[in-house]
Formats: sequence, structure tokens, C-alpha cells
Amino acid sequence: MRIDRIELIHVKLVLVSPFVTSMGVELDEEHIIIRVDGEGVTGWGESVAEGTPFYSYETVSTAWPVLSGFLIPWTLGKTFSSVGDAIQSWEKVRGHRMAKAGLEAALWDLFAKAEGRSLASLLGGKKDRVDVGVSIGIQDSVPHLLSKVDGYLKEGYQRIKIKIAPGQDLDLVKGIRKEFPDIRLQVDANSAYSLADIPLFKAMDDDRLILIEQPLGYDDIYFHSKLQKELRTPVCLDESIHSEADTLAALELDSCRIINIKPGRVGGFSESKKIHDLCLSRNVPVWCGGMLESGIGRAGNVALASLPGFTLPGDISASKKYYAFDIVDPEFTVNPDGTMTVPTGPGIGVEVNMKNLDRVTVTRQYFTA
Ligand code: OSB
Ligand code: MG
Repeated sequence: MRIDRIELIHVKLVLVSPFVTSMGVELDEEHIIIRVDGEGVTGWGESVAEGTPFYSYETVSTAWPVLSGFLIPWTLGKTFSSVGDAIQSWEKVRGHRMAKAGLEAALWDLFAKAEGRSLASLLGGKKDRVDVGVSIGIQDSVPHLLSKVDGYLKEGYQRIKIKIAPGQDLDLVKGIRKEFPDIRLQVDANSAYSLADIPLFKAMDDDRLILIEQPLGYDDIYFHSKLQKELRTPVCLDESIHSEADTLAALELDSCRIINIKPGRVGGFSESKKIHDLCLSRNVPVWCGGMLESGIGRAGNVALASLPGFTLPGDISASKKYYAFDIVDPEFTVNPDGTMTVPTGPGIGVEVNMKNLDRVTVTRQYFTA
């Protein structure tokens, strides 16, 4: 496959409601949509670097020059036999995994379409539907939170994840457990706590949480192992895991017993597969996290989650949970049984809606061989 043209599209998607976490309030989501053309086929990917360096050091304005100055020149005009072949030269760039993942995703879509196969099947997916959950931002009161939870359960979501932050944690968990004793529930702290909070987490240890996501430092593996030893509830790492090597270190140290795989955070589907395979070989459950993606990124997450080791519901929700309109047709919906159907068409299996893409575009730049 010869790569003839690559386009970067800076998009800004307005959320239907503010998303509040321990990191702050998000009103909209800026990402980079990446289009790759080769031999008459078009592939699409999404880089989940955001407008702000709060979840990750990467932003749209760091990913863009890494793509335009390094990854794109190393890819354009070249002929590759596979995605693995194309990304080999990128190892020279340290970090910048969200930049890499966006371009890699577009190449996966391109190769899958060229072979007339779905992305899910090319990645090694086995399921035709994936179990999905919802991530609920911090609400201003427990009654508000309970009504949100109730609404999402009625839509079919199989598990609820709530964001927590110091002072907005135990009351929320206890409040939900009182009203919904049996639902599948987990919490995400986005690194807002320290080991001084061990008593707080112990106080949740009887609430049958599936997991506690990223309670401590965003780059920490060691201190999470101290916390995990004090708890029966599994710790799950998100921010701290950037690679298969990080995953191995975390599992060897017993820093967590579950891994959240986000393809953007770990540098793409290739690294995601390695983490998945390692966890599967050690019977460690994984699930697919989300970064409030448009339908382009969401399609990739759904395909990845169809791999057999993804045994817990993902943060993969319906398009309408996030945005008034999606930039793909058809938009993603949740089945009444709390699953999402894995597209079977070539590549990502959904069509980019060019009119809607234009509506959310801030700037674009294209590169030709
Ligand atoms: O920590 O998982 C997270 C969104 C943006 C950045 C980080 C996180 C999240 C979410 C939302 O929790 C997941 C989603 O529904 O896309
Ligand atoms: Mg998280």
C-alpha cells in the first residue's frame, strides 16, 4: 500500500452537558481527525489528544507538529506491506502516543478497507457485540446523580462508572448503593488521591465496586501497589499505563488487578493488542476506556473491545450521550441488552459524514507525497 496523501483536521465537538472530573470541567472536546489516502482507498483515525494538558501532557498543539514534522514525512510516499511495517520508523519518537495512535488508527482502517475486512476482524476480534457501560461526571448532588444513573440503566447500560474527587466520593458511592444495591458499579479518581487516603478507600471496600480506577499519581505504579495490598477491591490503572512494559511492571508489583486499555493513551491498536495478550495470558481482565471520542475513534474502540480479553464493559457509550450529532453514519447506539453492535463493514464500518465533519472543523492541513 502506497500512502499518497494525509490530512489533519482539528475538530471541536461541543458536549451535550459539561463533563466534570477531578481534573476540571470539560464543555467541549478538541481532537485531531486524520485522513489517509492510498491507492484510491481512504482510512480515518482520531487522535485523542485534547485541547488541555490535564489528562495527558499531549494536546492538539503538541500532537500536530509531531505528526506534521515527523510521523507524516516518514509515512508519506512510502509503500508498506502492513500497519506493523508502517509504524516501525515511529519508534524513534519517544512518547507522543496519542499522536502516533491517531495516524496508526487511520492506517488500520486503510489496510482493513483495502483487504475488504472489518477492522474488528483484522485486529483479531471475536465478538459481534460488546458489553458497554457509561462514565458519569461528578454531579452537584446525590439526587442528581441518582437520576442520571437511573436514566442510563433504563437505556440498557450494563455498568455505571462515576467520577470521584476528594469530598465528592464516599457519599456518592453509598448513595448509589442504597438506591441500586446490585448494579455493576466502579469509580474513577483520575489521580486525585494519595496514600493518606487509604482509610477512605477501605471505607468503600464493602461496596462491591468492580474496581477503583487510577486513585493515585498519574504516572505512579509503585504506590498503587501499596494501596492494592490494603484493599480487596481491585485497583485498575488508566493514566499510568502507556505500554506493554508498564503493564508488566504493574502486574508484577500487584499495583492493579485490572487494566483500562485506551488505544490513544498507549500509542495505538498494536500496543493495545500486546497489552491485551499479556493480560489474557495472566487472566487479568481488561476493558476499553474512552476519551469522549467522535464516532471515528469510537468505531476503533468498539472493534478493539471485540477481542476476547475485554471481559468487562467498556466506557463506550452511544453517540448521543456525548454529542448532539456525530460525524459518522450511522451514529453509535446501545442495544436494549446493554451491548453495542460491532460494525461488520470494511474498516471502521461507518461512513464519515462530511457535512457534519465540516461543522466541527477548526482548521485542516493536508500533505501530499
Ligand atoms: O479517565 O477515563 C477517563 C474522559 C476523558 C478523559 C479521561 C477519562 C474520560 C472518561 C470518559 O471517563 C470515557 C468516555 O465515555 O469516553
Ligand atoms: Mg480513567
